[in-house]
Amino acid sequence: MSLTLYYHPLSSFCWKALIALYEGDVAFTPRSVNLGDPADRAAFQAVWPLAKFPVLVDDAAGQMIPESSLVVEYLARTQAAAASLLPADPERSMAIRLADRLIDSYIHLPFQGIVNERMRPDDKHDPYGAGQARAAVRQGYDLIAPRVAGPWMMGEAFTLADCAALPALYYADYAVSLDAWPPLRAYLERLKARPSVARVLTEAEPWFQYFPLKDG
Ligand SMILES: N[C@@H](CCC(=O)N[C@@H](CS)C(=O)NCC(=O)O)C(=O)O
Repeated sequence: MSLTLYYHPLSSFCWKALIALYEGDVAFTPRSVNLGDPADRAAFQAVWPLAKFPVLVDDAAGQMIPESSLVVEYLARTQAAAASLLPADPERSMAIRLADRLIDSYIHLPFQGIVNERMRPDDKHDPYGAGQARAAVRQGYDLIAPRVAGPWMMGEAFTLADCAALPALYYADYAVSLDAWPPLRAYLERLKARPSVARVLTEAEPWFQYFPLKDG
């Protein structure tokens, strides 16, 4: 099999890539990486020195693609069944990429900041920084909520923007509840019912005990 995905089932950014792979029913070899194991980390670093997943390797094409958005873009370009995730039309493509960037930058990354703060040693906590990150997530919700154009982020078609939205909203909801943003809550519920997403969530379930915010 030509495609290999370096990933971890609990990793939020990996979910973006997995949803795209499952949407297109793309055949690939899942290569789960244990970053806590020095040998496995070193093996992954040999592929991508930053050791951040997801990373897609296409052996047949001699390509190594890091960054979740680019993984989805590569799939949309090379796999006919995934093409609708990022159509070739330049204006449509730019609108979808913009949504993807806004979700990652203003919800997903501030949420990661909250998790990172929680994982600091007891004497290294930064309540001020954590408060700022929560405020940033709230601002991100305000930004994204009015942009949900239909059943999916861009309207009737399920795209890269939805692959990005699910992990961001699913995880950020643990840190900053979506209850005050009913359209986003409803959108998240629609996403969760999508078969590709349901599969990702089921596969992550055994690992969820390791998610630091699972108890609030
Ligand atoms: N911008 C990257 C972010 C990737 C990322 O932060 N991945 C996390 C998991 S969700 C990771 O690899 N964390 C391990 C680490 O930072 O050591 C993308 O979109 O793929």
